[in-house]
Amino acid sequence: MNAPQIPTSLQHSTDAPRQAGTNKAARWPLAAVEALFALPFADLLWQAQQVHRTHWNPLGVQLSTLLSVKTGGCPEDCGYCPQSIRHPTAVANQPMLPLEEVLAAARRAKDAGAGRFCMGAAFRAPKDRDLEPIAEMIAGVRAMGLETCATLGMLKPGQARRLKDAGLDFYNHNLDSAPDFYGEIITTREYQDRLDTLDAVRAAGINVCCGGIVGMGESASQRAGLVATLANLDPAPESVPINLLVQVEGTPLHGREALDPLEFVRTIAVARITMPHSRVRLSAGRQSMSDAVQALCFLAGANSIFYGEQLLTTPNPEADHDRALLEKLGMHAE
Ligand code: SAM
Ligand code: DTB
Ligand code: SF4
Repeated sequence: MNAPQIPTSLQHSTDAPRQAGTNKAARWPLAAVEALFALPFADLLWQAQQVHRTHWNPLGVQLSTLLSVKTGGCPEDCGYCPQSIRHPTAVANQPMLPLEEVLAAARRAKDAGAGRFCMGAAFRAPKDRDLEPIAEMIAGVRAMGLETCATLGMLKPGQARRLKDAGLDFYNHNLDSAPDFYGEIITTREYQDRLDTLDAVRAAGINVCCGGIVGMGESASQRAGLVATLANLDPAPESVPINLLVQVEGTPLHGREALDPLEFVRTIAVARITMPHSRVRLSAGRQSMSDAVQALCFLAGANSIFYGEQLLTTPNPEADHDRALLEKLGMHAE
């Protein structure tokens, strides 16, 4: 028997209402995304599975390994982030790592089975002179046969082109939250600044990796607002990391009420349905999830993870554990 579908009036359509102030169709009106979140769990997962199996091999998972190449001391005030200079956390500042150290880490990631290597730096926005050592890292990592990704903060169009020339495949820059919750989390840069960086990345011909964080105290409607905003980017991001807040002592968001894991699974499912062609990454927060919750995330359409013992400054499951989990589930790296 087929699952009940969301009402036709709420389904996405090519002639949906126009977004205020733009000439672009709102392909996923907020109400349609909220209606997906409100489906009975089994019906939501059934729809997500159908979309997932139409567009992807449901057994394949893409593996990205992260490395923080410049850590801490960031002037921004992102309420979740242990690397902000404004929050008294245990993170020690670390200037830019030497090239050889980065390439050695990339080599280990490749040998462990990663397909992509993502270099993160705690910048508000890199200066042009910061880009040169990073361009060398990108070229070196790519020469090993790994896909390259970087997350360095806000970029100007010329900087994005410089990174593209160096061989950058993906740039990660998250919207982080719905527009109407954003001001409660970050005050030192605007939502529009993030959209401008995404435009610069897209214009340079780099694949866009853009997602957000849930579990920051947002409402259910604001979770839907985050997914709707991502899905209405035109085109949708190639890669969509869905992070569960990692609560770090010293950050303003430490102590927030934990999100119900089933609500996290729902977020993955709705991202899968609304962005059928995107990789949906089960990102930060896996360390606090059971194998069973992660398995539900894969069923809901997640097809990528961060792989390796460390995210940027916080722990991630052991690679051995992840390999065993994938094997238990009959899944494989792709
Ligand atoms: N500084 C750059 C920037 O903010 O764009 C790049 C690095 S920043 C750490 C990359 C992303 O990591 C953030 O946009 C946020 O989505 C995610 N992140 C940071 N701290 C997190 C936390 N405690 N829990 C979950 N995600 C987090
Ligand atoms: C993303 O969306 N999540 C990653 C990656 N992009 C750069 C970062 C998660 C960071 C979690 C906190 C930390 O380890 O510092
Ligand atoms: Fe800085 Fe990025 Fe952390 Fe914000 S998320 S404080 S910009 S490192």
